[in-house]
Amino acid sequence: SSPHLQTYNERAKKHANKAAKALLEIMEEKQSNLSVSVDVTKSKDFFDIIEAVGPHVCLRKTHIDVLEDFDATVIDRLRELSEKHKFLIFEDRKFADIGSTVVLQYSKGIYKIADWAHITNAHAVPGPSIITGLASVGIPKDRGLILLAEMSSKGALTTGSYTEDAVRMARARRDFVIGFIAQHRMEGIGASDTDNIAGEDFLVLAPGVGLDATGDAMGQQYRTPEQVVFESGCDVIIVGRGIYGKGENVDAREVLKQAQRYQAAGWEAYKKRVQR
Ligand code: 6AU
Repeated sequence: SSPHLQTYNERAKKHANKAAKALLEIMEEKQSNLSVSVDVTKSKDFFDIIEAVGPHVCLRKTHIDVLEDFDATVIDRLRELSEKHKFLIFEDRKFADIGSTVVLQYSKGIYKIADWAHITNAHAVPGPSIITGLASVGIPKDRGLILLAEMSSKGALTTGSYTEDAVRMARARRDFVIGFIAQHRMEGIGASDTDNIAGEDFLVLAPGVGLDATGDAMGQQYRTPEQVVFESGCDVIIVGRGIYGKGENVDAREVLKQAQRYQAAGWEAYKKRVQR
């Protein structure tokens, strides 16, 4: 049956990529398909949020370059919390350059993303060479890559043949590309009769999830966990401002309350999906 009708545990057993396998196992164990997106600029707020949501998320997503007081201790602490609370780390870097450049951006510079992020993401726009470049760094470290197949913002160009081509690129590198940022399931999309798509299982991580708002003032569009997980078959809900609001002077109790609310909504939608 289609992967989205199988349990996360059943799918974990079939995934060869270690990051994908670990994520699916954590989701089942913690009963959480919630990824919190911690897009804040001060490390105090950053860690206050992570401490509060840690037990309730399977994955924690960063834009590490928006932290104003970043230093190497941030990574050490992030790693400790990832082990303590059992969540994976996703750096939302959205690589978009030629192979040789993304090798440097992924492994060098201040952030050395490949050293600590189990999962990162990339745009398909440069073509397959971006995967070749990132895989040369990521595969030896058991990392996983997510391609952006569909964006959540109004007027996004990631539609139609672009999305199909992104899926074809992923299909050619299933050892490293574990899934997509998208709003729907992607198995079989753009496949020809000769493509072997049996057993294809791409994780679908859906951003643009909110229970209280339908969008923001800058083109973000929100759908509910029920729409994203139950109706569209996505696997992970990515929630940022829905959990921590403005992200300044964070109120840990309120953050915890919202994280539990999104965790429950996401898990309920998943249970409903695999039971039918
Ligand atoms: O819940 P929000 O709107 O506060 O945050 C959504 C997060 C942001 C975006 O950079 C990211 O999700 N995102 C992505 C990702 C994850 O790649 C793609 C996309 O199409 N839309 C989107 O919002 O950190």
